[in-house]
Amino acid sequence: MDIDGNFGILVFNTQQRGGEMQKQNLCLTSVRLPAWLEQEVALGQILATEEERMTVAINLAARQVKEGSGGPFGAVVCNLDSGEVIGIGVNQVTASGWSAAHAEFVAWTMAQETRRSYDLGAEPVGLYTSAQPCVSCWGGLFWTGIARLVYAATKHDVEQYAGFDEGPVPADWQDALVQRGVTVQGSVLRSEAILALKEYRQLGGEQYNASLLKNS
Ligand code: AZG
Ligand code: ZN
Repeated sequence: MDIDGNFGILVFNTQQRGGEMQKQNLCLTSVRLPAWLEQEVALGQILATEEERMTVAINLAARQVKEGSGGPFGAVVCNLDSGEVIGIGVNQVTASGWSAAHAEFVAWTMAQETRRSYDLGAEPVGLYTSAQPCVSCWGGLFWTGIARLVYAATKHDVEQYAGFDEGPVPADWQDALVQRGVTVQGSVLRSEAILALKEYRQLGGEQYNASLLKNS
């Protein structure tokens, strides 16, 4: 089949290289994070303590609410020894049109790009997130090589205070991670994270649950 003839997108998707027009392969649209993000945290920054890392994750969530730039969730991925920030995430589901663009997913995908590897297990890496991972982020976490998870608000908090559906996370979700060598600590600075969740709802923030969930 002559794809050039049939798919206009491939014909337009060209770029100039060495004086010749070259066809590019199809690619996914990347997520463009909000401009204010760099006022909160930078890649390469050192966050020495777990409290500092969680404070940044929660500040990202609170800033999201203030700026109206997405769901009330923030996350950072750090090297556990040095405290170097290697990934930063805020929820970008509505802005990007990508249902997986949760803060955690964005943060570890950035870390994987930073380290040019799907496997972050080559170094000790931790995920600090303003809220317990939803069912998709919990599931995705197993394939990242992340060795430690620290979260603030619980699934119950997210559902009760911000009105999201976090999915069918099993009761033994933490054990499943621990069995695979991931350490887990929850409810770190929980009340601070809850403030952002409550404010999101007060301001009428969108609950972008999938339409299937809305109908059930
Ligand atoms: C979410 N839960 C978490 N933890 N993070 C996000 O980005 C979310 N979006 N919807 N539920
Ligand atoms: Zn998620």
